[in-house]
Amino acid sequence: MNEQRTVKVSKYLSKHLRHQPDRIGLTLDEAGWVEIDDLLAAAAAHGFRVSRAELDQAVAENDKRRFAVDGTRIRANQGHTVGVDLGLAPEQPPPYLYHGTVARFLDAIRTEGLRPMNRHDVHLSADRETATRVGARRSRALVLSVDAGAMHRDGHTFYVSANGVWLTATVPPRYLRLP
Ligand code: HQG
Repeated sequence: MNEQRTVKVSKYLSKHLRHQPDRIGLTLDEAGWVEIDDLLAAAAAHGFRVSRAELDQAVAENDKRRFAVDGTRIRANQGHTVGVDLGLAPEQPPPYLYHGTVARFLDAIRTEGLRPMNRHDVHLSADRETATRVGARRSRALVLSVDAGAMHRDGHTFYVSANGVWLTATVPPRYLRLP
């Protein structure tokens, strides 16, 4: 399978495992899992034929380990907009985490802090390089530092997804260091 096809399969999986399972008649369980056979059948019935081998390769080669396979089931590791409970345990964050954004959101972030917008949680990165890549999806990246240690001491809960993305409900402005 060439890289272009792998990316296409990955985007299809993200769309239906995070955002619009009902578009192809799928139902995720409460933790976001779906039977792989059901997913492949639903995809084929809606005009996207993908083999089990292609799915396995797209999962294994995914640059961000976006998906987890558990026996006969698959789910997205994070990034959902549909309601799922990933069942992650709270974790103690490192002292600082990073968030990549862009200049046009700064004024709102300054007054409101970071909000999850369409997703379940605010996504934070353990290193600046990853945060830079997240911001650069939109335009020139701006990286904000988050005083995660102080947030944790003040009672905010943090989770880390299976692919290393730090998640928290909101980041009030006082914990942000803005450019
Ligand atoms: C911004 C990708 C205005 C926030 C990436 C961001 C990541 C505000 C945007 C993952 C705001 C939301 C998530 C406020 C936050 N006012 N704008 N108060 N608070 N924002 O895409 O973090 O490829 O939902 O800065 O790699 O950009 O999908 O979040 O710019 O890990 O696996 O609102 O998505 O991963 O955008 O990206 P998103 P994100 P995947």
